[in-house]
Amino acid sequence: MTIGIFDSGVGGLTVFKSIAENFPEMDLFYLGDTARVPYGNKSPSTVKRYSEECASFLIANFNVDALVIACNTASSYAIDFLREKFGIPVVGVVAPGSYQAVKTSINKKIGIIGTNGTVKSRSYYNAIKRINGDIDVYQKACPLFVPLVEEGRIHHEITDMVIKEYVGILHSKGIDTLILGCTHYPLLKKRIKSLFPSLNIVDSAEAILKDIENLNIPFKENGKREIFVTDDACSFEKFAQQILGETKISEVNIEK
Ligand code: DGN
Repeated sequence: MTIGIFDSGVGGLTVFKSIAENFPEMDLFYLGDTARVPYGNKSPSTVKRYSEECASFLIANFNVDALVIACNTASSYAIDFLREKFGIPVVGVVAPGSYQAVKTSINKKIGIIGTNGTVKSRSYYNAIKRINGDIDVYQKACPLFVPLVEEGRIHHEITDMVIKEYVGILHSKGIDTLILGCTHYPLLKKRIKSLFPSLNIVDSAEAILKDIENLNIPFKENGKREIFVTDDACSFEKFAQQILGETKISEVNIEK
């Protein structure tokens, strides 16, 4: 039994890592759409089309039993569409992250950071309000975080300044809980925590694990792991190493 995981690029390897560590026996196939990254500023219809092509690749080549959308932007726009289209279980990051935040917030003021696309979609906002309409929800798009992480500027004063600017806006609203609503932000978690130590930080890459367990897919021993990208595997190997250590990535063409 196998799980296909996809993301707009290699940031979703934070989700892959969390699943691989917690379900060592699962067969995992990962696809990062590096030819068309970022999804964060694309329109909903484009994100749906790209997501469909990623899902088709994983289903056609590995006959996956379930899909995990590691990308927050694609989870925001394409999850219902993919469930309907392919008829297999599809797990995204938005619902698990939202539940975790509602469960752990004490003062019922929650902040969300994500790409422009995720924030515009209001996916986390709506998911939280559906769970508990009394919660105050504040969002902030943080488009500078993805390039800073991809440029390896995690421990850098520029990144600290940007964190203070973005997260400071939400912090001043009195939030006690912050959802990291983008694949790249778990890499900034320690920096955010050190600048805003009182915040309860919800990492969607971890919150998703319960939903995967609930799929009740029988495991094999020694699960296979394969990672594919749609462009320039060599340059992405370096970034992937920040997340997974030594990593082999193969290149594929998925466009119809
Ligand atoms: N994977 C995207 C997300 O989680 O929203 C971030 C990278 C991007 O496409 N901008």
